[in-house]
Amino acid sequence: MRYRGDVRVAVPALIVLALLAMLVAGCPEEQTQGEDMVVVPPEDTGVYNEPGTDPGTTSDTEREAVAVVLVDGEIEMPDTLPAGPTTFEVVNNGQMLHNLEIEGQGIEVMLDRDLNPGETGTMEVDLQPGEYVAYCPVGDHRERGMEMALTVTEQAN
Ligand SMILES: [Cu+2]
Repeated sequence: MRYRGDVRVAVPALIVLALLAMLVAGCPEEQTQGEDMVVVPPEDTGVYNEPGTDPGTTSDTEREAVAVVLVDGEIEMPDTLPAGPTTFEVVNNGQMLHNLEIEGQGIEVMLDRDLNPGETGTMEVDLQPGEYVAYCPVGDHRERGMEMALTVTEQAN
């Protein structure tokens, strides 16, 4: 009688333990899947950044930047430049009002306004190969030496 009684009690207890074990085992599996999904996004972010960086770098290198320093009686800038879209970054380091005009090959451009001493301005020019002249159009500054020849050469590539 004692054995039968023990078995009848033991079977339901085993079933309950088995159900508890399945429930407990089920929870860790869900948590593990959640952790796996969290690990994926950082990898995607790393890959996503690379394509975004390349276009910006390419567009920056296509446009040449040329520094131009204007002083009283002289223009300081390279006398030879490669053809292509060019940004002239001009600074007036003189004591008088100055501007920069570039003329040649059907192109004639100058800064939107004259630069006071210490001021800076930028001017974008799509340079074609050939001979140009750069000068200051203010007053008689061109005759006083603020003029120089500029040669634009074919791009290497
Ligand atoms: Cu000038």
